[in-house]
Amino acid sequence: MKVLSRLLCLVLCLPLLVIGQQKITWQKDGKEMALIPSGSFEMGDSKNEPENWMKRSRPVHRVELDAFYMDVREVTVGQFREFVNQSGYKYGGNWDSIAKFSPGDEYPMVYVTWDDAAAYAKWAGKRLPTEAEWEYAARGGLVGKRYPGGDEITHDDANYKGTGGKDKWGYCAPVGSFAANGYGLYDMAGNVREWCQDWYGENYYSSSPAKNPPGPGSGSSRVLRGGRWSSNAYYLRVASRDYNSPNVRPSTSGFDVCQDRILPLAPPQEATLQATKERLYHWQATRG
Ligand SMILES: [Ca+2]
Ligand SMILES: [Ca+2]
Repeated sequence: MKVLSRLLCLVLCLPLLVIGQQKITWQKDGKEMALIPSGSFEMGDSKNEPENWMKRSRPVHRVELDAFYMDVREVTVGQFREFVNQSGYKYGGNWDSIAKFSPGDEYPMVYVTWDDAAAYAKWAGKRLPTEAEWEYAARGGLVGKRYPGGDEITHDDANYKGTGGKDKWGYCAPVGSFAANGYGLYDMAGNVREWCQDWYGENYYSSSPAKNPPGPGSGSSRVLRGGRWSSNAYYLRVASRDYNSPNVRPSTSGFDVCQDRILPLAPPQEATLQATKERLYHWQATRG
C-alpha cells in the first residue's frame, strides 16, 4: 500500500515539482537562473519594526506578479570582467580596488554603478529586477518573515558585519557560500546590496499599483536591496529599503539580474530532470 501511494504521488507530483524547481542556464553569461512562480504577496514591513527608517517599508500592500527568472547568485567579478571583455563596455571602476573587497573571480562584483549593472543586464539580454520582484523572490515563498530564511538570522546564514559561525569574511564572501532560500536563491540577505530597476520613491508603497508595480516614473535615486557585508543584521531584513544615486560606485553594491520571459525548456532539460529526481528523493525521505 505504501509503495502504491508513493507511485501515485510520483505521477501526481511530477509536474508540480518540475514547475516549482525549474532552473536554467542562461547562455549569454552562463549564469544559473531560477524560475520564480507567479503569485501574490504582502510587500513591506508586516512586523512594524521600531526604527524610523523602516517607515519607508510601509504601508504593507498586496502585490501580484507574473512569473520571471532570476539569477541564482550575485554577478561575480569573473562574469563582469567577461562582460567588459566581450562588449568593450567602458567600465569606470578600478580593478585593484575591487580586489581589496572581492579577491577572486568567484566573489561578487563590487564598485558597480546602477548604469554599470543595467549595461551588464542589457548585454546579457536580461533586465534588473523590479523592487517588488526582488522582495518577492527574496522571501522565497515564506509569508511575513523578517529574513529570507525565517524570523532570525545569524552568521551561519549570511555574510554581514563581523564574523562567526560560517561567516569567515570581513569583506565579501564568494557567491553562494550560505544556504539558498526557498526559491534556490543565494545571498538575498547580505554579501553585496543589489541594484533594482526602480527609481526610489519614499512614499511609493501608498500609491503602488497592485499588479507588476514598475516603481515611480522618475526620481533621483535607484533602489538597493538586501544589505551587505558591512551591515548590521537588521539591514538585511527582507522588507528593508535602501537607495543611492545611480552614478555612485559604492564598494558594497553588486547586483543580480532577472529576465521576465518564460523560457523554453531547452537547454536545461537534463538539469531539470536531475533536480526533479533530487526533489522526489527528498520528498520520499521526509515521509519515511
Ligand atoms: Ca562577515
Ligand atoms: Ca546580496
